[in-house]
Amino acid sequence: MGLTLAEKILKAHTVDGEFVKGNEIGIKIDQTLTQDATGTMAYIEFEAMGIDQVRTERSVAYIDHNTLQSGFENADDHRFIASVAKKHGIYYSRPGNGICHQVHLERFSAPGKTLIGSDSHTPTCGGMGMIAIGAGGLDVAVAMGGGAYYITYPKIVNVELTGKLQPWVAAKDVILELLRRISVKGGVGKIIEYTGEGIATLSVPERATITNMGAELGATTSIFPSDDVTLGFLKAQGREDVWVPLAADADAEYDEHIVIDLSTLAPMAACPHSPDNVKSITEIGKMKIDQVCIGSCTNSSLLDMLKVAYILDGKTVHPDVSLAVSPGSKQVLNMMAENGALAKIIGAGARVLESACGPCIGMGQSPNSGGISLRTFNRNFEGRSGTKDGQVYLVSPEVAAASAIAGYLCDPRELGNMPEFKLPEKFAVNDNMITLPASPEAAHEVEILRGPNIKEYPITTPLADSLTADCSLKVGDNITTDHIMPAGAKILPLRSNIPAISKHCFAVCDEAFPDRALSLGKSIIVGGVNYGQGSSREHAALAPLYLGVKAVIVKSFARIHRQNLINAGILPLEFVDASAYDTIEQGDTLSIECLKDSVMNGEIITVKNITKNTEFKVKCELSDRMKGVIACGGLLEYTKENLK
Ligand code: MIC
Ligand code: SF4
Repeated sequence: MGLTLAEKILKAHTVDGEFVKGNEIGIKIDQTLTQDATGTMAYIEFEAMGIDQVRTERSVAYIDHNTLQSGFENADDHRFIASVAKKHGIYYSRPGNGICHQVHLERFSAPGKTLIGSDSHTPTCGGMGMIAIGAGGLDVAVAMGGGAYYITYPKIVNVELTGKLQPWVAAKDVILELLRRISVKGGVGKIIEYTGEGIATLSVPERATITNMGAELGATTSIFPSDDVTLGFLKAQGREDVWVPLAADADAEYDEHIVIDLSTLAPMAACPHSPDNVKSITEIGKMKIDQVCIGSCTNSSLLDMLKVAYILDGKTVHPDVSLAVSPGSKQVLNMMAENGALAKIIGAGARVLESACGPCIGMGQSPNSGGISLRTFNRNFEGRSGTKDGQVYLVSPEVAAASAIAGYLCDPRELGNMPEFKLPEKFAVNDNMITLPASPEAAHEVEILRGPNIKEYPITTPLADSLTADCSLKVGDNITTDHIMPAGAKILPLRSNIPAISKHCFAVCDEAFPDRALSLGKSIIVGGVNYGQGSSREHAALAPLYLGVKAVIVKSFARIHRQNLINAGILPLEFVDASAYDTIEQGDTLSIECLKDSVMNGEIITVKNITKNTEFKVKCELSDRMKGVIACGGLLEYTKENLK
């Protein structure tokens, strides 16, 4: 039996475990990326491991999230990361150079390689035929040290693309269609592999839009083959030397098969407050809008910007609408400046922002109260925009630009004929904003520059023999990491300071939680399905760790967050019978005897609800390696032990 493309790359990189479906396998990581909001912690963890130089083929530290600099904290973090990068062999992409995923795609991605990044949208580089996976900062730190990255050999889903997109229908609509069909839980434990004749009609940035939002399906990653289109993109970036042709074997067998006929798709939007709440623009109707934001790692390529410029050319943004545009990288912005696209966008009255994440992570541009905001981004979780009752719709750049002019949600097909938008034969390549590391010989002279906001990794404790603790919080289904550890302009600057950021833990759900948890000393959180979906931020595990959370009991977990809990030494427990969820109330005292033995032996665990005088069963399915991690009190301790 032949192999799928994902299997070929994974197999070639497997360094630990048997390459069998369902098994945990350790894969060698060729490249890593970090961004600044998760990067400081990742580098603090890397430093704690005591390794001098990174052991990957390429590690890059990007500054793109925390660029608002409303106080000293962001700039201190940038300086810290720059100094760590210089000392330890890491390339440093300076603030202003662009969003990590866009820049990585342009300048570092390579077909057939493995990449992990401390950001959930790392799968963007799947558009380049890479196995690119989002992970917690600690996993990235371990990979930088040459350690394997562990995943459960996932199911491989084949999404076959047939036909060709109609004018004004975009790559964004392809992934919105998939979200509509299989939901934000549909990709958990799976890799999405694209095949079919429709692929050849999609450019690399369009493929990257699709793989980027595979994160919203909960998928481990998404991947496109490496073909002539890939070669063309690499040639235009002056990097054709890294190209290799890659595709699945003709007789590859997939676990699931989905067909999307590109010709039948129409412009769509994900309605508030979930990326899978997808409707067609026609279905939603001509809704009046307040704001439009174009950019983010999903839709900020040159191709996207050329379309936007064409639509805005000679027009004026509707008087009731604020339009913000953030091009994805310095390369994109530079080329727009040179080819006149930027002048068209400015001329129409757009508010041009720097090449960074910006509004996508609530760093400015929060909509007005109850405001309707169309965004080309990937997440529309409640409150993420910075306005609690803001109504965010996720759309393509084509829908966004047409609507900004019209003042209402507009179907871009009303614009009539669409010209052919082509990527240039040569991109303006200038890596002057990427600082190279010091040579290994000069590295010892580099001083690490720490600001007062940069605090240590929280203290962890080994797994206890038994646990009796109160349920400090009970939450519902689809809790996102934006609920657990919100971001935005006020909170993001505290990412290097766990004690300070912990004061905002679960602020969206229950502002009293941090004080309550701290006063309890130790506690347990109870939740519903798909707990921890969204971001890779390990802060959603480190803040609960700091607040004394020992276990999280839920109906099901999202992949990266479950891994982050294990890495932090917090037990991820799942109800055997989901109906037990209804029997627990916040404040109940829960007790588990022989906890350590049951976890180590992989047994079903009985939890006594002392308050209600009832009991229920939970499971904790861990590989032997994960058991070792949990027993030590987390991956940092485990790695230090194993490095001895
Ligand atoms: C996001 O889109 O939520 C972020 C901000 O990029 C996060 C990372 C973070 O929280 O720093 C992600 O997606 O992993
Ligand atoms: Fe940045 Fe938004 Fe992409 Fe996250 S999703 S990396 S915040 S642009």
